[in-house]
Amino acid sequence: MKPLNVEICDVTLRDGEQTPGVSFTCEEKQDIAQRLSDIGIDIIEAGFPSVSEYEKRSVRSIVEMDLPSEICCLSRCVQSDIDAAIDCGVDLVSLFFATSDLHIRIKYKKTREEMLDLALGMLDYALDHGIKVRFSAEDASRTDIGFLKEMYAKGAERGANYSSYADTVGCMTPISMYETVLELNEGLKNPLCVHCHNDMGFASANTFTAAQAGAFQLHTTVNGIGERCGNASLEEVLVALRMQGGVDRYDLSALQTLSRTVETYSGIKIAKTKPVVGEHAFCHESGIHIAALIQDRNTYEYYPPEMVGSEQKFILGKHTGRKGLEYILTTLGYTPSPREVDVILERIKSISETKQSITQDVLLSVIAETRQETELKKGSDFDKARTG
Ligand code: HCA
Repeated sequence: MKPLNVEICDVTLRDGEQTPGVSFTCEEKQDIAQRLSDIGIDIIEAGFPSVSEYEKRSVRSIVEMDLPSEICCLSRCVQSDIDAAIDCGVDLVSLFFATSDLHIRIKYKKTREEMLDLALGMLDYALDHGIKVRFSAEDASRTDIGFLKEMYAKGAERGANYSSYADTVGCMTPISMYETVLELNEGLKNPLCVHCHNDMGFASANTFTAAQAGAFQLHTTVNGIGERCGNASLEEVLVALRMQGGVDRYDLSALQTLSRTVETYSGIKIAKTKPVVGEHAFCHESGIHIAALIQDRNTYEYYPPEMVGSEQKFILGKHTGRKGLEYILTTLGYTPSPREVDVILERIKSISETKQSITQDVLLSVIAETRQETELKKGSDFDKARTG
């Protein structure tokens, strides 16, 4: 498979921090930046310097870490924002401005032409100060595509390093994203970036589909945190790139620890069923599944847990089968007879049907109970113990 030609700009430290209630300390930002860089993330969006002096210091401190990743920050089309970015010493500034008629009317009270003139003027200002610029259309997905193309073309002509497409309200689907990226890329003179929100649950899918259609820079956040329903998840996009996009240059084995770190610092709990990093991502309970997994892990694991720094777990419950239980008992050091397996299995099923989870402690007490009965009825058939 020819690898997709992409780079990742992770925006956890900026859009991720726009998650309601989330605020990272400078040290937390540095720790996350170091971990992102260790994974091989190409660009780290470190913050929005004009928000506060503390934010500005945090962005500057990440620049001073001198990581192999490029450092980016956000800026409105306002000269003082660009000055703050320059002051922080970032490599790249994301110069954003809303392009949909709705946003232009409600937020700026200007015409399209006035807005475009303002954006191009600020683009020139930033470029004249020797900083790379991502010319970023906010609410691009609800913008007249002709106007968007004109804007990107004018930006590229003036020297913008990237054109960026934000699905700010998450209204795109994989098919509309694919078609839009094909259209925008036609004749575009600089690389296209995509920034997807998750309001319909498509952020990661839209991001990956955009890459398949030719988008170059993909925006992500760790655990998919971000405004409202969040952004495309770094871990989901990286796994899709590895498994379906032929991209193998990122070190995915650090994803679990990165995810837990961001969970702790942000206070945003990850759902158990979250792909790649959720507690259940590699847990199996069904007896049918476990019996097959014991023979060949590919049966029910699309990619190995070790690839993303995780491990396989078998969980006991009402769907447990004999083979799975036997396997778990053996790994715990027991050599159960077939009848002992039956008794333990029956007990586990009836416990789990009362909605109690079968933790390791519960299992050990069931085993102990079963063995005690065996010993009590020493010399007798285990079947008798079972039927009592
Ligand atoms: C916002 C801006 C943005 C896009 C930023 C960018 C969005 O916070 O509204 O393209 O670099 O979602 O539109 O994050």
